[in-house]
Amino acid sequence: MNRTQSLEEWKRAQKVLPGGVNSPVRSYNAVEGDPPFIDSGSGCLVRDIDGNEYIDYVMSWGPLILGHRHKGVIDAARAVLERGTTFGAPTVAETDLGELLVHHVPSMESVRLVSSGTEATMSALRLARGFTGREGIVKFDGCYHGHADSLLVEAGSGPATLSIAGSVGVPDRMIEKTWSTPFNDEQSFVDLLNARGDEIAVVIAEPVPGNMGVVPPRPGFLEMIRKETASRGILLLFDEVISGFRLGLGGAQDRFGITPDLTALGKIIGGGLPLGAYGGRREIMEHLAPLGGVYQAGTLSGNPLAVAAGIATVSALAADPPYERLERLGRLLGEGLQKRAVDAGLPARYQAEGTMMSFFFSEEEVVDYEGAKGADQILFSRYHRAMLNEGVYLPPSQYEAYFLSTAHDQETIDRTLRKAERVFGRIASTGQ
Ligand code: KE4
Repeated sequence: MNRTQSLEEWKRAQKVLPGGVNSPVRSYNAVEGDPPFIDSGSGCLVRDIDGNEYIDYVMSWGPLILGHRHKGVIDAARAVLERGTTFGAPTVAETDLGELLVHHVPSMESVRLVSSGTEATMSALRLARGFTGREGIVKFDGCYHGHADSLLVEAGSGPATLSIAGSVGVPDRMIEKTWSTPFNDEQSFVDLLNARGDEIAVVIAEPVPGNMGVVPPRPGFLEMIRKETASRGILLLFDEVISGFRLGLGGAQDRFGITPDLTALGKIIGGGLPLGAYGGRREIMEHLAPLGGVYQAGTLSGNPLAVAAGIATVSALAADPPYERLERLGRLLGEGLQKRAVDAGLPARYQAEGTMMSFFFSEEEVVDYEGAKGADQILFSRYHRAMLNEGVYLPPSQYEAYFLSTAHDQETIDRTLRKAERVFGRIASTGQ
């Protein structure tokens, strides 16, 4: 593939943007080669500035469950544009979206809209600390909740991709009350709560981690977390920025029948525009300013454009839930990739929970962050670059999930698998 223009733009970008990007995982630092500059998207396809077309399994890291340039989403945003872009004042549509989220998400009686997943989790943590009067936070190794200071401990996604546990610039005092424990390890979790329970305000979890690759919760693990937190007056915060409206209209909490005290959302609810949200029991949410003493604000919170795109997306999902079809396509892709890789003699497995899936070069099941780090990163890097050159756009990190959309179909999956078969054959025979 000719990517001359992308290479030129990559040089120019690195002169003015740190690492050439506005989010580290896009820099391809964990895989071979440099990133293509994307110019447009349509359905399940993206096109780079050199005119190369790719089947997209990143889908902007999850928001585009309806595909690129979905007509309903674009028309909804365009209609707002005819009246303006932002007013910094209450708008009817914000209430409409709030009612939609409260209707679909079991834990939400009240919800606050913000502009990113990071803002959602960061604000929900502050609210949990304000409500409980405690400071401690428990998270799980390999889970990523955005880049708020106190959450950058043993984080997945970008930090994992960069092989750093947290971040320089975070004062120790900001993370001295953040404890991280292995996911799917009941004993470690209970031991931690026994040791620190009365200091802990909140346990934050991706109910289905997607930031160390997809690592499904072991049967009973989430139920145990809910029971142990409830019995100790510790709030449970489900970070459903990925799983919200991805695992179903009620997200993971509906799929597993577990109601957290607070939920953070992002990605899909903005339909591709900047939007996040956090919500939960009314008695907790009423501690938020202007009602209570927990402060949080945002110039563009509930932005009319993003809210319109979000309402169009959530409404389309509610009108015709695509989850069974997406789950079937994901299984076809995952099982197909795994079979072809193993037939070529490569250690590989796909892991999925509902429509969330990822693909590891590992013989063993990956049940936690240590397992994800043990997968073959060199093989992953070669696979990623070879698939890109075959016209398949995959997440450039072992620690990310593949995202399908309603624009992906059986033919797309079959085309992807034919390409993968060639790639696995080449890697197995030449190592390249
Ligand atoms: P944002 O601030 O990026 O909107 O959301 C942060 C966040 C919170 N919680 C979960 C479970 C998340 O996955 C994320 C962000 N996800 C990453 C990819 N796994 C975004 C991609 C990026 O960082 O560029």
